[in-house]
Formats: sequence, structure tokens, C-alpha cells
Amino acid sequence: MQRVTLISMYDEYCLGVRYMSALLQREGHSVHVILFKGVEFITPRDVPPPERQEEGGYYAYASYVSRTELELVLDLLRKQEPHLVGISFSSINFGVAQFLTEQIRKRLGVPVIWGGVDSTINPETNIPYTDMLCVGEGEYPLLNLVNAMDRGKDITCIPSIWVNRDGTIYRNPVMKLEQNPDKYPFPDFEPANKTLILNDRISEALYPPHSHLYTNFMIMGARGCPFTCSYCCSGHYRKIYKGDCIIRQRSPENVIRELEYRLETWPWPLQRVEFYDDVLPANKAWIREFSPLYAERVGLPFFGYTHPNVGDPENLALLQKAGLHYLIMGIQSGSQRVLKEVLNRRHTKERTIQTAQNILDTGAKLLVDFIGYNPLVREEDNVETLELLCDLPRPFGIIKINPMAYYDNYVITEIAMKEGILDQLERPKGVHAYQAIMKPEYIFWEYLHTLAQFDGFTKEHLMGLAKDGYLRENPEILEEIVTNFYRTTYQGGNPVAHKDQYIDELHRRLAEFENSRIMAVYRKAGNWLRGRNRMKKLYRFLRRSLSRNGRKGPVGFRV
Ligand code: B12
Ligand code: SF4
Repeated sequence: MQRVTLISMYDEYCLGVRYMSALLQREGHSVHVILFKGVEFITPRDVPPPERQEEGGYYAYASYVSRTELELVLDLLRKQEPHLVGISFSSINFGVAQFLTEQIRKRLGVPVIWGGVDSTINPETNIPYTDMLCVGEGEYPLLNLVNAMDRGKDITCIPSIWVNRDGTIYRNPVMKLEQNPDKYPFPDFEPANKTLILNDRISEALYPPHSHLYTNFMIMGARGCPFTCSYCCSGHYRKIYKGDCIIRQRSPENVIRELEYRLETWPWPLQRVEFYDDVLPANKAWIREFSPLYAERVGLPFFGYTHPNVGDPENLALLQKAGLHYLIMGIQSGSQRVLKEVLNRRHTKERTIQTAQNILDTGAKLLVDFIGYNPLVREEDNVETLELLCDLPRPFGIIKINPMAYYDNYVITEIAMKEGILDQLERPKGVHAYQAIMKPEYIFWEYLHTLAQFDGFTKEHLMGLAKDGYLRENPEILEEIVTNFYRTTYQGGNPVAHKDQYIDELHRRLAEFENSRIMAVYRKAGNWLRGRNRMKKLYRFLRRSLSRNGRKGPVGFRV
């Protein structure tokens, strides 16, 4: 029996870690999971400014390890005496993982293995900093490694595991993918043997304070995606697992059994299920079997993701009947040029609109995803995106426009290099990616696009604002409008707002508008709110847009 400690960097969900933990335990090993902070703390705003940084810690762009936190990790490891430490991280946490690893190796002498998307995509860059790493899926490779360690066998020839022995690198080909994910045990969400490190302390809590996991349960019914967008890891997985079937679906019965188990054992009442399948409504046979079982045996509202080319009305209707509350559809751009040449996505405007309509027709809510802050996008592309947004069936909500991340070795980063735009990108500290150097036009377009989801802004108004030179130079005005609109339409992260409280809150917030710079813009859009009684019109406009269709705007989605 081996003792293994798995550390998840800034990710309390860490499905990969939880799958590996469950499998190792089933095979007789002992596992401890350290949750090093959580998803909600990945933000440059949380990283202390230089004057508050502790010497002996490591401070990256959007994450950090203080000296106190480092000592907490080392103390835990001393107590647990693991034979092996595994660290799971994505590219945003390369720097902090490297720092922790160096300290663990130097001060405890325990071997460390890395895994996750960054090690899968950048194994050559990463292997010098660790004893071992895992390329791709890790359940069986890690189990084989731990079994080999247990039996004192050679560990340099295990499929998917790379080994760095004093600078000599053993690169092993990837193991074939498990085609039947039902063979894995359910991921380890048990409270036992978990430690959360947060804000310089070992937390009493199981999860960070705002984690979805207090009310929601996350699950994946399938692994793998049929698409290969240039800014996503999916294409890379296709390359490294060439010849293997990438999309592997758990049986509906297996998924339902896990959910029943969670309903029985979750420490808090569950309110919602989060499906992280890359495209949930894809497989008709699966959905036909799954939906009635879910409705009968689970029955909680759930959300999932889809793609504009995946929106078969029958599949959507079955899912909605089972409890689909909302679907998040990645659109990313309305420009056909950008979709084709930059993002490697093929979906026509008509198809996107049709899928959106199909979703709304079922009665489910629609959220859409767009990517901004991308120097490969031109003015006319942004206008085309605005047009699409204006023409999308309503109501819909936009999840905050994501800035494009050019992760190392992703196709989008190769395109950026080929197009010669690296001078418009910067490399944040400790991150294996580039991001755009800020320009006012990115903010301008982010907020103009965001504005398009609110009722009352007609296509004509928005196209007019798009041409406004003053707004372009002062995009913070748009930002303020959008922020105010979000405030009036957003209820404490919960899409199901209490109506009375909501109306009171709305009145209070409308009053705040009186002193807002929002008026400056309405003055600029003079043809719309011409003449006297501007404030009255603004109130009326807001009331109308908020009450006519019930609650409007984005529903509470915190990622
Ligand atoms: C679901 C999901 C989320 C969920 C849940 C996260 C989770 N890990 O469960 C949430 C919403 C929280 C989330 C958050 C974020 N995500 Co996300 N997410 C995903 C998604 C769609 C699936 C991840 C998953 O659970 N896969 C299933 C499990 C079983 O696989 P796995 O996690 O890869 O783990 C396996 C292997 O990697 C390996 N492994 C992993 N760790 C280790 C450790 C050891 C020691 C070993 C041996 C092996 C090993 O074995 C595991 C089991 O097979 C992926 C895309 C994808 N298809 O991978 C993006 C993805 C991981 N996310 C991404 C991003 C950018 C983010 C955020 C930064 C977004 C943000 N701005 O906040 C955060 C970062 C969180 C963090 N701390 O790293 C990017 C990361 C890109 C990169 N190169 O780093 C991805 C790859 C999508 C993309 N654009 O390509 N995400
Ligand atoms: S559809 Fe989503 S999961 Fe699939 S390749 Fe594109 S971004 Fe990745």
C-alpha cells in the first residue's frame, strides 16, 4: 500500500484528481487530497501587491503561495508522509506549481508527479521542473506507477508517464484511452481525507466560501468533444490520442446511480446539477434513455453546455422535460471570417439563431459565451458580432465576455505567431499563456456587445453607439451602463429571484441611476431620449424591460 497526496491548485472541483483518488483507493492505496484554494480566488485582484508579499512565497499573475501557505502544505505533507505527491494544475498555475514542487523536493525529498492540461500540452517544458509527469488522462497511468512503486519495480517505462531521473528524461507514449468510463469508480467527493488551504490557514470548511459545491453537484456524462476549436485543448487531445476514440460516454444508468448516491450522501441539500460535458445535447440515443431516468430518479434542475451546431429540437425538449434549466451555448464570435480563420469553428449565423430559438422554444433559459480582447479580430468582425447579438432570439444572457487566452502550444497561439501579433500580447508571470495588452477598443467592444442582451436597445441604437467616437475614447461610460444594468437585473447569484424583494431592490437601484454618468450617454444618444423628461423615460424604459418578460438579463452564473 502506498500513501499518495494529490494537490489541486485553485480548483475545488478537480474532477480529474477525484477520479484518480477514487481509483487508487479502490485498489488499496491511501490518498489524501489537498485543495489549495479554489476557483473563485483565481484573479489578479486577489494577489497581494508587492509591499504585502511575504518573502519566501511566490506571487504569480492571478494566483500565489504565501510563505505561510507553503509551510502549511509542507507541515501537512510531513504528517501524511506520502510516498508520492501529485500536483494537478492548468496553465494559469504553472508558476505556483513549479514553486511548490521545488520546495517539496528540496525540503521533504518526496518525489513529485505533475498532471493536468498544462503537463499534457507542454510536457517538454515542464519535465525539467518535476520528477515525473503524466501526459493525458491519468487514472490507470497513476495507478500503474503507484503499483510499480509499491512492488519496487521499474517506473521508467509506464505508458503516459514521463520520468526525469537526474536530468535523464524517459518519455513514454500515451496509454490507450479507457473506452468504457463506467469502469471507473465514482469520483471521490467524500469529505474524509480532504484539506482545504485558504487565506494562510487550514480551513474548517470543505470548500471555499462561494463554491458552487455547497449547493450544486458537478458531473461529466461524457469525456471528449467532437469539435476542435483553436483556443481549446480538445484538438490537442485528438492529436496525442490519434487512432483512439475520443468521445466516451458513461451509460445513463451509471450517471443516474452516481447522482442518486450524491443526493443521499451530499452534506448539504443539493439544488442543482452542473453537467460539464463539452456538448451535452449531442447523442440522441443517450438522451432518450437518460432523460426519463433523470426526471424520475434525480429531478433536480441542471445546466449544461452546447455548440451552435448541436441543437436538435427533440434532444433539447427531452432534456428540458428532464429538468434542464439553462443551456450555455458557446458562440464566441459572430464574424464568419473569425470563426473560420481564427477560431476553427464552422457555424453559420442562421444555424446559431436556429439553435438559440430551439433552446428557447423548449422553455429552457439561454446563456451565450463570447470571446473578446483578441487582436486577431478586426473592426468589421466586431460589427458582425454585434449584428448577430442584435438578431439573436430573446431573452438570452451573456456570460461575461472572456478575454482570449493564448495558451502555449494551442493552435490559436500558432496562428497569433504566424500573423505576427505577438507584439500586441503579453506574458503574465507564472502563466503558460499570452494575453492581449489592453487597448480601450477591447473594453469598448466588450461592453457594447454585452449591452446587446438587454431589452430596449434596438439594433439601430446599438449600431449608432458603435459609431460614436466619444464612447470609443471613453469606454468606461459604457462599462458603467452595463454594470448598472447588471445590478438591476442580477439577484445575488441566484437565477430564481424572490419577486417582492426583487421589486424593492429594483426601486432602490433605479434611484442610484439619478447620479450616474449613464445619463451622459443617454444625452449622446439624443435622438432616442430626445427632449424633456429624460429621467422619466429612462425609468420607464428600465421598468418596461425588466417587468415585461419577468426577470431579464443574465442569470446568476459564477465561473
Ligand atoms: C469542467 C472544467 C472546468 C470546471 C471544473 C474544473 C475541474 N477540473 O473539474 C471549472 C468551471 C471549475 C473550470 C475552471 C477553470 N477552467 Co476549465 N475546464 C473544464 C473542462 C471542460 C473539463 C475538465 C475536466 O474535469 N475534465 C475531466 C477530468 C477527468 O479530466 P482532467 O481534469 O483533464 O484530469 C485528467 C488528466 O488531466 C490527468 N490529471 C489531472 N491532474 C493530474 C494530476 C496528476 C498527479 C496526474 C498523474 C494526472 C492528472 O488525469 C485526470 C484524470 O484522467 C476542461 C476542458 C477539458 N476537456 O479538459 C476545461 C479547462 C481545463 N479549463 C480551462 C480554463 C482556462 C479554466 C479556468 C482558468 C477558467 C477561469 N478563467 O477561471 C478555470 C481554472 C481552474 C483551475 N484552477 O485550473 C482550460 C485550461 C487551459 C490551459 N491550458 O490551462 C481548459 C483545458 C479548457 C480549454 N480552454 O482548453 N473548468
Ligand atoms: S466546442 Fe467547446 S469543448 Fe469543444 S473544442 Fe470547441 S471550445 Fe473546446
